Amino acid sequence: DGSELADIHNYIYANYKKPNDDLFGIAKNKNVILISMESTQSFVINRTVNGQEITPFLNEFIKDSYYFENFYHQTAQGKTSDSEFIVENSLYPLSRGAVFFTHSGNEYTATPDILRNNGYFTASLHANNKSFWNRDIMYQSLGYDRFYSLPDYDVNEENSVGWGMKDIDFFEQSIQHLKEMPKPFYAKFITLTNHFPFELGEEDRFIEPYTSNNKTVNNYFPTVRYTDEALKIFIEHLKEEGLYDDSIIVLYGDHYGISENHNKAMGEFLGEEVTPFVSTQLQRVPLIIHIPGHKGKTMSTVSGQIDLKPTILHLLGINTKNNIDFGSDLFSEQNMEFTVLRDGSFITKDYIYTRETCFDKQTGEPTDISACEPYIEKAKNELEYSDKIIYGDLLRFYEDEEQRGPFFENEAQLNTQ
Ligand code: GP9
Ligand code: MN
Repeated sequence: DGSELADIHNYIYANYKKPNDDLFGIAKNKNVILISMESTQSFVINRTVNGQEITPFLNEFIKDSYYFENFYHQTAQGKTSDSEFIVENSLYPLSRGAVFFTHSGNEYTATPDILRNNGYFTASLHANNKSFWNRDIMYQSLGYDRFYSLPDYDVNEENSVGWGMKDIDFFEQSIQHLKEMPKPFYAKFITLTNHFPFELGEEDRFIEPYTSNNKTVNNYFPTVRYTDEALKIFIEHLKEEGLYDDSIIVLYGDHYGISENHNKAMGEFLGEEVTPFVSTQLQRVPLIIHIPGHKGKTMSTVSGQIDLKPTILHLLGINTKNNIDFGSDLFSEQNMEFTVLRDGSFITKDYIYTRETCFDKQTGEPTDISACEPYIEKAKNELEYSDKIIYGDLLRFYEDEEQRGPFFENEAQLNTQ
């Protein structure tokens, strides 16, 4: 039954963070352009390889945007699909398998669904087979009006590499789809070229590979650089089409590209040994939020993919007080800077807990476990609550308060505050 949901709901309510007054609704009725950057980790930002910038475009773009430098991916085996799941539901993925496959028939209250109810046209764009990661089925549960997939693109040998269509061609052809969409739209773009094993033809190389004895690490840099170029071209097109000033643009890395199998070469590149502490810090992926007319700034807030749903909805002026969201608005002044990874590791302002060790962020060295203790239970609880929702399909018992009236005691209370 739904009684389990009441406990979870109380927990969520107690942790609710109210929106930032200056930013709530600042992008009301604007289009939302969400870009999932394949395997893009934060360590490439503002860094060079062989003396050349790896992400020259992003390095410029973050100067006009809110850039979150301590934003972590929270994915597990479901990789890209997990990131989509987390970002749009503010729930954790499962520790095994991909929720896109195992629980695609559940009831969800995802961002596209909410925005559709607020007059938005919702679309996902990705030049791959529609059934990959079971997207075609899951997208119906998430509230997508349209999935532009392989048949919506002209894909040939020339414009393909590795996993499929090259990002530059993908964005160029996607502009046409964007132009035809009813406004306002919520459009999610999923890039592909920077996918393991990072294949790229000479003619598409804007920088040379790194030079270690690890081919994966070496080849990662030219493909990251290629996607950076694709993003630059896409933004130029958005400007030409007059879409740039009417849209908020949210870019995020979906998950790591370089796994722990490559710690040695990564250590060489970074100039420091990849300890469990460094490895956890390498789980940071870029989050860039561009709001037209805003200067933005670099934010050090500890944050994760789970925070994107309430953050985006608040910018659009949509209340999330009644949602079952495990994340919280990154612009909220009450944000508590606590991010849980799917393996139970967590990050706070001062500490990192991973592999049963508590690390001091300032030194990167292990410290007394008591410093992390207050959060260990909380991290475990969050993951368990989220799992319960998914395994029990509990959101089917949950209706919006506007339809049913206040039901939980503290809800009525909170609404009068
Ligand atoms: C496939 C793309 C890559 O459509 O999203 O998936 P990944 O292997 O990164 O999960
Ligand atoms: Mn991916």
